[in-house]
Amino acid sequence: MHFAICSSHFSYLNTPNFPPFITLLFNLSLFPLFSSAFFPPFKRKEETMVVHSQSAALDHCSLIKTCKPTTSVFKGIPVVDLRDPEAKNLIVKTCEEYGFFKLVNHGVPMEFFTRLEAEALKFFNLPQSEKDKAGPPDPFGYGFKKIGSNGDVGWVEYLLLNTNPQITSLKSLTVFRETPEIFRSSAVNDYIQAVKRMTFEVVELLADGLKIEPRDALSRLLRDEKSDSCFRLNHYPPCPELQALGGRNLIGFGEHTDPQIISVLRSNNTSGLQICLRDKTWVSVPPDQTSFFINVGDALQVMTNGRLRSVRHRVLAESMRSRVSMIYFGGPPLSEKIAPLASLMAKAEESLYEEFTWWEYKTSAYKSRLGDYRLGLFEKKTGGAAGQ
Ligand SMILES: O=C(O)CCC(=O)C(=O)O
Repeated sequence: MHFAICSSHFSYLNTPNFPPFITLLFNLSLFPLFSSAFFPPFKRKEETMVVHSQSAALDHCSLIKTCKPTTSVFKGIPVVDLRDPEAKNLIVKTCEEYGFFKLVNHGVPMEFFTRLEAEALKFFNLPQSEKDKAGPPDPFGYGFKKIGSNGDVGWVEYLLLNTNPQITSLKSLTVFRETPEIFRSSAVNDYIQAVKRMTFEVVELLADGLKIEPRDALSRLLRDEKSDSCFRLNHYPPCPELQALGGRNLIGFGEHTDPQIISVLRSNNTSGLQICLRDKTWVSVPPDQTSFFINVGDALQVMTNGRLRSVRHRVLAESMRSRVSMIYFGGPPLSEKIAPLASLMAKAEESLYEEFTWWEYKTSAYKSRLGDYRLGLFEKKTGGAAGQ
């Protein structure tokens, strides 16, 4: 497959000292773990049609799944204003109902987003051979079409980064010694730091709304210096060949839930994101580059004993416009036990899940396909667990 590639090169390479971002950037490969970056499917019949080169034009998308066209736009998208005195209750309500909401008035300057988007596009517009030097993802690094190592593919290229600058991957350093400086460190750092601060506030409000005590029971996991959080930049190039699919949609990023506690997504103004409602219908989320979209992750579902539900979502490719998205996945430290929070449990309420650590969950998820219902393996057999 070959994505449309522009010829921009980095002019600011060859810096003798690695900028901090480079260290931040591929540092990651010491942990054979991942994020929602990890992967793969649920045998959803409606999505099992695979593009087998119906025409030469479609060779680019061969083996990528398609799905039936979905025309419904999510009109009632829940919106939370972070400065609204009622925000804590709204967050709880929408996370119970959808596991998803749009966040406005969040205080993160637009400039952070536009700078990072520009840096990301500089990278994604490099020749393929240059980008490949930053891959294959292990799971961190540059990935192209392949999502994870279990056979999932999508119309996407991405950079998966660890957010912990303490962890340095030799491979990453090597990669970047041989290639131009790709990002200005400040663009990534400023964005991640600002998004993290905002996320801490969101989960503390959520804790207030749920009457979780102490109120930092969730945020401390994300603030922890060993927090296993990561950051992903996705690029979905336009796919003009889509017309040849006879009205079907091409999958950019296959359906999945995010395994972490919470994910915070921002994209440019190109559509593509869809979420699955409780009645199993897929709805398109209108893009809004000024806002964040927040997803409940699997770990938060467990910590609330199924009261909040992780949201199944996916991205469809667009024929004319490229989509750029950036997602912060807030996860706990690897050794953290993931179990319902005591202050949330009613008297005699039992956990719906077996006890496990974040490491165990990731290890298990790593072996799964993107769309698998990964929590299924950890549900107690008796007790009518939350299920999907
Ligand atoms: O690119 C998007 O908008 C969402 C991607 C996503 O779900 C992911 O990277 O886990």
